[in-house]
Amino acid sequence: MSEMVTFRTDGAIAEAVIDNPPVNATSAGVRQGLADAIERFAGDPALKVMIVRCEGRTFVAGADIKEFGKPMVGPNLTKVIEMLDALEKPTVAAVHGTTLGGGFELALACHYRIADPATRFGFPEVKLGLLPGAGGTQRTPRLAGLATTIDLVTTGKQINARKALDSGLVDRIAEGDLAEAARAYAKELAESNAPARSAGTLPMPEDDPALFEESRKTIARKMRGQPAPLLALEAIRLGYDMPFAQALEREYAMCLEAISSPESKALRHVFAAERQVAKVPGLAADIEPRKVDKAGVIGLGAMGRGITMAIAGAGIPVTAVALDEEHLAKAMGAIEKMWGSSVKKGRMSQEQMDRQMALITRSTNPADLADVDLVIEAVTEDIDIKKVVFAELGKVTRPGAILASNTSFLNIDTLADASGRAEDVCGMHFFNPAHVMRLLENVRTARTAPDVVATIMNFGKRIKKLPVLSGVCDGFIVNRMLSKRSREGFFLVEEGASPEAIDKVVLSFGFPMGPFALGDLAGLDVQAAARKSRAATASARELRADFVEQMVAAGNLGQKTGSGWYVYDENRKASHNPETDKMIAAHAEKHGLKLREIGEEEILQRLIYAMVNEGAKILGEGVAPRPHEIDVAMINGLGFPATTGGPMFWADQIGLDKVLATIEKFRAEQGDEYWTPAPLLVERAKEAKGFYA
Ligand code: 3H9
Repeated sequence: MSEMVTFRTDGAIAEAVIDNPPVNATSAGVRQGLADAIERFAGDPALKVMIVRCEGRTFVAGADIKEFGKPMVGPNLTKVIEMLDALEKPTVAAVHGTTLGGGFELALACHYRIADPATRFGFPEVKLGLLPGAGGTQRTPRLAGLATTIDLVTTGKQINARKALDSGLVDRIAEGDLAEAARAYAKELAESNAPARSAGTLPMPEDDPALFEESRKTIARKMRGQPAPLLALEAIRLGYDMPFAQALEREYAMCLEAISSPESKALRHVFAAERQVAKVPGLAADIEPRKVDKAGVIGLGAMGRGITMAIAGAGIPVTAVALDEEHLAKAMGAIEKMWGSSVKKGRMSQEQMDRQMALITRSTNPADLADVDLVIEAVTEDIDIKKVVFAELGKVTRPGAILASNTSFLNIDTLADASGRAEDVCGMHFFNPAHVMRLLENVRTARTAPDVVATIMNFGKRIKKLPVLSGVCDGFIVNRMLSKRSREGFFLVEEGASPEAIDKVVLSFGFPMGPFALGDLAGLDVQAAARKSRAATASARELRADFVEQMVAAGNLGQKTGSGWYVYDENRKASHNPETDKMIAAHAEKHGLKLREIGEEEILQRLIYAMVNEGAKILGEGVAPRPHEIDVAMINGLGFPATTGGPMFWADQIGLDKVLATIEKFRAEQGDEYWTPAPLLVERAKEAKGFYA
């Protein structure tokens, strides 16, 4: 018997207990151990019912992702599941934690299911560019009907134990200890001579072509550029076209095909990278984070409010300090309105909202931050104002309290100097809206204490963010790379590409939005202010491409005024803006620019390679410790399509020699100033390596 599965018996009841930390994935040892257990159970006439359950924090959370793409060792999961399903004596899955993917499929192949009340069920395969490959698309509809199956299989959404019970996916919810309850259930089944009960013998629910059609449309709209959800939907249909056993074979073949797709490879890379960034290189594993029992936020504009909501939303008390009573009332009113709307939509209970509101201590006096363990500063993005705030924070907070700035591009070292407590100072850069966006760029200066780094990484996770560590530089990872795309976008417009053509290319690549539509959404005034703050270091060509300033001067600030690069109707639906054409033509005439046709490939390469090259600089300078940080930050902060794996992974797939050759071509056409290749890119391309290798 494999060490990962223990086989025990007690009278007529057998138990196969899986123990494969951390998440009981069906690694080779688990599959072999289960196969052995099934044979022993089948071969012993004294045994009447077998329980399959797991030690540790969860039932099987899926197939072992780390084994994908490697040669199969021992029986594959579908084979083990087939053996379970075919048993002539009943089996009971006793599930808890996150019963996901292959784990959910394993449970569905057992004949009866009992769940701990806190269990979550789901098929996250689509998030890895896959579809369930061990019967999920065939057993689920037979047990739970089409609508639930389509929702589970195509979105990766999870359901709770109650919903699983109501939909027929589990038979019972355990009261008290799960293992005890499972044993009692198994005894009941044994005593009543309950039959083996394969979901495969049930009929498919009545076909509903309209529902399939509707789902195809929803997938095309909401999961643009992702092949897996559509494949998963088509796999459900197999149940109507062929017998159960054949449908299982076909489903598995589709899953294997998906595993070898570039999208799945990229999404699996993202899964691993998102976990890798939590482990900061060079930080001793035993370093103790400082305790954070109470936090503070100073500055309650849109960002400060979002940060306050994220902290209180995670159950952590937070003192929220505004400039004066008027700002405080406005901020608290806005927070109440946002949470109130979640309550109205049924996404949050009134009790939860009340609890969260009660965690916020309101103040207009920075001295009230004397008892907090961590302060996040989110005042106006002005270095002089922030310096004053940091000097005050250095005095009013207790020694050892962490002082973090939410600045997007100001120098945190300057703030560290102002505080007089440089080792306690760091950046915590949230993305707008801060209570929603997952990415958190944590910034360490050369003087930030290691335990401060450990604390902000840990705190980020506690407030349900995805913290990524960056060093100090202008714009950190995301905004620094984005600024290169924006610059190239303006240059492309000056050269003759229309904002709509550029947006279309970016959208087809897989971004949720093109750069010009994004500018209109964020507000052209905001973009103009950012350009102004960087004017001192901008080139003459960058300053000349002053489209944003022209629109702002004409009172067109984007969506909020109904006009920007696009015009907007009352429902904020965008359409072509003839004024934009006029502005571009007049601009060309004024500066004697010749407009030319620019192909989609050039548009894409200019925009994305500009970011890749900057990413290589960020990596080469050590601002990002690894390429993982860059990919994770760009996917979660800017919407860089996850199916590409992020800019650095994507460039590796193309081949850095090819990327470099194109950058050299742009350099010859556009000049050294914008296209000098990053030294790291040149070095890796020469060595025929990638950023990751
Ligand atoms: C599948 O099942 C295909 C089948 O349909 C068909 C087959 C034929 N494998 O996330 P965490 C590791 S596809 C290997 O930080 P949490 C993870 O890398 C699979 N390792 O914890 C990390 O290790 P490390 C469908 C896995 O508590 C550690 O566990 N299943 C796997 O925040 C802790 O992870 C999924 O897609 C795995 N399947 O969340 C489930 N899962 O520390 C994916 C996790 O060395 N997993 N690890 O970096 C999850 O969603 C979350 O990990 C989970 C726990 C909710 C389970």
